[in-house]
Amino acid sequence: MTLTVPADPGPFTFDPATTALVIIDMQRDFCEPGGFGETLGNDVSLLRTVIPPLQEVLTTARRLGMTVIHTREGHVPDLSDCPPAKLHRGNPTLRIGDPGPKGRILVRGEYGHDIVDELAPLPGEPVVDKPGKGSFHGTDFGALLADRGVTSLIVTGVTTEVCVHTTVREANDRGYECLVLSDCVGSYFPEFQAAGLAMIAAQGGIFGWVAPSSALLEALTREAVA
Ligand code: TIU
Repeated sequence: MTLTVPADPGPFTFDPATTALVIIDMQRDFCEPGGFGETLGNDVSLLRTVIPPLQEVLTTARRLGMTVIHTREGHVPDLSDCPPAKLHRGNPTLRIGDPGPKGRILVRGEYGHDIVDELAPLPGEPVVDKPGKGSFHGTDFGALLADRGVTSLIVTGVTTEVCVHTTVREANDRGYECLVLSDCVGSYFPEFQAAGLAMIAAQGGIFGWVAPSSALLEALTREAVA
């Protein structure tokens, strides 16, 4: 069955049976004080606006039995999967692997590395641990999608211009059709949020489609009622 969502630059059509809701890096490390995002000098409160609309999308996707996949950016405790170029980049208050108030910064298994309570994965929902910004690099994300016959992605999470963009670009090059939900992706920089979304839909949808979550929910709700 094909559903249609009014989107930029034009209607996004998809079959919920072959579509995954992808929730990128909604981790305490990015969304709460004392984590990686704050060590980089960011106001993490800006990302929390994403949580309520994303909760609604997640609830609806689960109710309809859609594939839901979560990702987390982070590194193994000995940091062997963290390139020196990433580890030594910039001038953060704490570096990746340093002890912080929510555990070691961006290290797997630490409290800060995990997903915020409001969007906690359910048992059975895959959680992809990724060392980079993109979800395909160094992970089994592509295999998970292929195993489930997924061809379209509804992309949400943080941050718009970093991990969301990198994932959408990776996915687009691999042939996936991506709908990015404008109110379910967040940035520390309002100007990057606007430009990041515009870049996806520009040039006839060079990387994908953009729509507010209300447009997706309307299409899915019509589906649930039908
Ligand atoms: N710094 C920033 O905007 N983002 C990241 O480092 N990672 C993700 O976007 N997940």
